Amino acid sequence: MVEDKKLMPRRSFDRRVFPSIEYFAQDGCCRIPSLLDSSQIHVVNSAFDQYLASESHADWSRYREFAEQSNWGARCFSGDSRATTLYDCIGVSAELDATIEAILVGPLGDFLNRELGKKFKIWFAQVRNAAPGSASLRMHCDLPGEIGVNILLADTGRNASTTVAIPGSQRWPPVVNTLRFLKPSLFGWCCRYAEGIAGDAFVFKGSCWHGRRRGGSVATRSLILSFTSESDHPKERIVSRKDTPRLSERLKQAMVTE
Ligand SMILES: O=C(O)CCC(=O)C(=O)O
Ligand SMILES: [Fe+2]
Repeated sequence: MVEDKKLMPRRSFDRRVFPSIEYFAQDGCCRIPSLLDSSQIHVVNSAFDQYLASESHADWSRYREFAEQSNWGARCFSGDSRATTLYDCIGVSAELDATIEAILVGPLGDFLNRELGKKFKIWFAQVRNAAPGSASLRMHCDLPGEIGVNILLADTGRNASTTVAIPGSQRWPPVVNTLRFLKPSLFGWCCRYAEGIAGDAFVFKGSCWHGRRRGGSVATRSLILSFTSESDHPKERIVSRKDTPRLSERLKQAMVTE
């Protein structure tokens, strides 16, 4: 079959990304199906399982201290019925790093180049496991220029604990501090859900109101990455070349901020 070139997206964009990113500007969120394949999903799950089995976990009460510190370094938080989350997962295993690098040079990378510029930065990289019944995360906004990506590591339905976002809410006033009554369950009727099969991704603007549903009857797992442009990267979290000696040049370029 001869395809009409005029109808084809720009060459650098993977066809899987279209037409979802067309809606991103309008809705502030979109899906990208099949971003990871099954072997890549296995790599991320194994790296997380190995970390959980071999390293200690911190209580969520220590999270603020971690978020305010300037050094990049793996740390897992659990307890308090919240999702078990491994922050700063880049550097935990060479295979996991290679998978994240593949994401940066694949269709999502093309998308981020377009949205944030070629020197886009990784702001957070986390793997999270939400156990059945785990607590919800209230609706909130992230940094104004941030783009969050939830990559499903297990098949996820809309009744499970998953990210939700209100399309168009990036044009509303930001939710500066998370308000107690802004439960995701109240907004279910107007939300988009990060749902799909393992490997699918859900992309959302930091300015789009979003949260995470309470856990259902099955656990959910995601790799959650967030990105900013070089100029929007908050300077309080400095990553230097010496903090990332084992990383590839491509990952260093996305991480190093000085
Ligand atoms: O865990 C999620 O689904 C969303 C996480 C999130 O929005 C955040 O950490 O700011
Ligand atoms: Fe968020």
